[in-house]
Amino acid sequence: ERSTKSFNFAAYHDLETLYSFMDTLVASHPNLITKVHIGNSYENRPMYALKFSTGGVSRPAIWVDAGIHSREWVTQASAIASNYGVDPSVTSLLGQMDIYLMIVTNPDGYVFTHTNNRMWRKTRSVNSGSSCRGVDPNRNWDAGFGGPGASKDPCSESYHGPYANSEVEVKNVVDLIMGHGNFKSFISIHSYSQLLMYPYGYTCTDIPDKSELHSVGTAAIKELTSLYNTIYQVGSICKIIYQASGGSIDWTYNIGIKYSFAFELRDTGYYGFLLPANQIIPTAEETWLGLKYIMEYVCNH
Ligand code: ING
Ligand code: ZN
Repeated sequence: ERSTKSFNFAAYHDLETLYSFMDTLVASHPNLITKVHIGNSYENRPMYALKFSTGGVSRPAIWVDAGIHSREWVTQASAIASNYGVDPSVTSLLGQMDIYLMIVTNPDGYVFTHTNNRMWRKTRSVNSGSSCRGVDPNRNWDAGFGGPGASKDPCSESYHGPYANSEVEVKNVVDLIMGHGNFKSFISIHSYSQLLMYPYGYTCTDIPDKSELHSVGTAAIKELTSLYNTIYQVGSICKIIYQASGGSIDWTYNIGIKYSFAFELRDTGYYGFLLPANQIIPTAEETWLGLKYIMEYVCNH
């Protein structure tokens, strides 16, 4: 049934189901949402971003991605649930800006978590000279590439890959961002740990915009926490979680996208990646409040 009302947001779904719901969304909001095919994955699956736009030509834009690490299922689920009812409160924002939402940034990994290994994190690319597959797609961006907090071992969960942008999933996003040229904010959604982070991950040196991003992050988390009292911490990746090189938001910050953030959604480790499905909707609702705060701030600055 091609209705946005009949989709079960309170469940985890396979890739095919998420992709078909994206088509339902586009069909039911033809003047607002388009599906942008940014390229294909290593295993040749299409990668789609939903573009929310009320018109204009290359308006300033905000990027949000989920599921770059395939096992972080609450991120894809929250991203799809953020479309529930298509929140009227973003209407004014969409008068000035476009939003790009990529729900499944690592489709090959996502399929693999359903068919073979629920805990798969990386891409599924073949590593020459190794029987281990996959690259950590959040160690593969061109920012401190190959530095501390990434592994040169193809069997590691944090393998950085042979060179920056070696993973086609990363390259496709890089090309979209560069080709567009007018992104003001880039937000990447991970789980778990309940954190809102800003650059850098590759170094613990402060960014020039630290005080602004820290205060935006703190205010965003205040909104998030107000709903269900879920406690978050705010800080730089390096200081608040661990040193990690080659991450997406370090690259976007370095190319001039000031409002670069990464979320780590619920929980703090009790269920970890296996967050029960009955927490999807509350997680999506609270996350949306934090996201919306950042989006409105970006729109006004
Ligand atoms: N955490 C992130 C990771 O890639 C992160 C933390 C975010 C690092 C942004 C660098 C940049 O390790 C999870 N859970 O994947
Ligand atoms: Zn992650």
